[in-house]
Amino acid sequence: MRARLNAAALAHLPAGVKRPAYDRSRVQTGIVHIGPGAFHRAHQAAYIDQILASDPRWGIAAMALRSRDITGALNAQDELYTLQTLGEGEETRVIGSILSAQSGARGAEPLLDTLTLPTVKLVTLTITEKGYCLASDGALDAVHPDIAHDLAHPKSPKSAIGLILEALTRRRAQGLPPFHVLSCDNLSDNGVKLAGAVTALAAERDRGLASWIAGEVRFPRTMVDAITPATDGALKAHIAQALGYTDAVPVQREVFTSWVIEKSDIAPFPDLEAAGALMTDDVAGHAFAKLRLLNGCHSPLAWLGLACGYESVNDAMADPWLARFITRLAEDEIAPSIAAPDGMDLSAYAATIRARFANPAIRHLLSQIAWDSSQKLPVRLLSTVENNLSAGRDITLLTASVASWMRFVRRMAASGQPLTDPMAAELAAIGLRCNDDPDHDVTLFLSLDAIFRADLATNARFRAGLIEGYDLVRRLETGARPSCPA
Ligand code: CS2
Repeated sequence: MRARLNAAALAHLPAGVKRPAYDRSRVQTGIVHIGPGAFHRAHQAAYIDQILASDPRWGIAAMALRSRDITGALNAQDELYTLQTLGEGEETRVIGSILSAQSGARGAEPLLDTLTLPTVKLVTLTITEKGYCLASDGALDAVHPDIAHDLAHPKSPKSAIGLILEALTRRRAQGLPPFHVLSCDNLSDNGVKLAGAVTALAAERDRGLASWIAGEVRFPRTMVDAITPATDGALKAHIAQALGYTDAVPVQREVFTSWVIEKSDIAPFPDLEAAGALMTDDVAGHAFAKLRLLNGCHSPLAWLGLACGYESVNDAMADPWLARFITRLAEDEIAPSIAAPDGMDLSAYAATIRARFANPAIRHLLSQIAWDSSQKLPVRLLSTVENNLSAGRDITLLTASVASWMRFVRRMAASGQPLTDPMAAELAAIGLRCNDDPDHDVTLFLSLDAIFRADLATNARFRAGLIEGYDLVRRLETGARPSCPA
């Protein structure tokens, strides 16, 4: 039985395994990260790991709002873990930038103690779309159960929004400067939406607090990008073999990675450009293009690939029908809705995304991408549908994509498989009421006003496209390959 990875193991790792190039005992906590899942550990924490040798102010205190799984596993490894990059130029690297890992499972006080440390200057988040507790219009959902709780119990918050607000409230009361906040999630205008949510909750408590936050706290927008398959047994076995130690929470991602951050007056701020990040005034353009061209194709590929019986992204991309659908969706219906940032060649960018999807070194499960689809659908596809409807552009493949999600829900319900989705119960109920008649089933799904705003749900072109698409996907499920509607 191999020993567990920990600080003492660093000196004994095989020469080919990279390790922290700095003395961790000299690093101070400068960043609190909320949501230490695989994407954070594969992306932001890896960028920070590259700058700590030159600037030890930016160590990370990781915190999970409720789960103990990841934080407990990190605690047992002195918060060390392994990042395996996959593909040309791959490497095995032990990451040391996370200095502590706390769970809020027993309450928020320990988290708030960390968030009010004077050395903490930044809070970053990867809490997935659902973690922002937003309504379909992008504003804070005041009736969300966690928000309702935090309004009633502001000193013991359950949501990330409430935790950030209570921490800022305490820092203000203690005369400490605020921290600044970076959303690192796939939301368009993520920083703007996060700022709106925090200040909206603050205004319910104290308008002076809301004004202070609006004036003193920065919420730069960011774009994050790195395809990060979930950790599986094969990775754990590979890492154990490579290190000679077991790592309970290794992560894997493609070699490609990108972090685009909106320039601001935040000082001090980590020199992330030294680690390859891009600081720009036009992060919104980059984020918008990525959300629509990468994520806006990823989700349809997942739902259509699963309909065709595939398990992984690269297998689905090897299917000529699916590859053509995704190519035409990007080129003909999504790219025309995007103003290219910084002179970006959108067609070339879309082609690199498809090459990344096809990467044979990455086994990215379609079922993982299908998680939380009810939260992804509006930001990844419905906003593009609305833009194209307003502009009189084609929505054939966009509506077929949305219909493929409906068929995914129907199949999961009919086969009794649980959905990983905040709306799982509602969706399962609708899936069971479906009878596979396109008109009947589309009507059921369009009744979900948490997903489809009224003006879209009643749009005749949108509805007609959904009905056609629903029938198309049903034929794909039988193994047929009807002519691609593009
Ligand atoms: C994926 C994203 O799981 C998903 O929803 O579409 O995690 C995607 O891999 C990343 O945004 C790529 O940067």
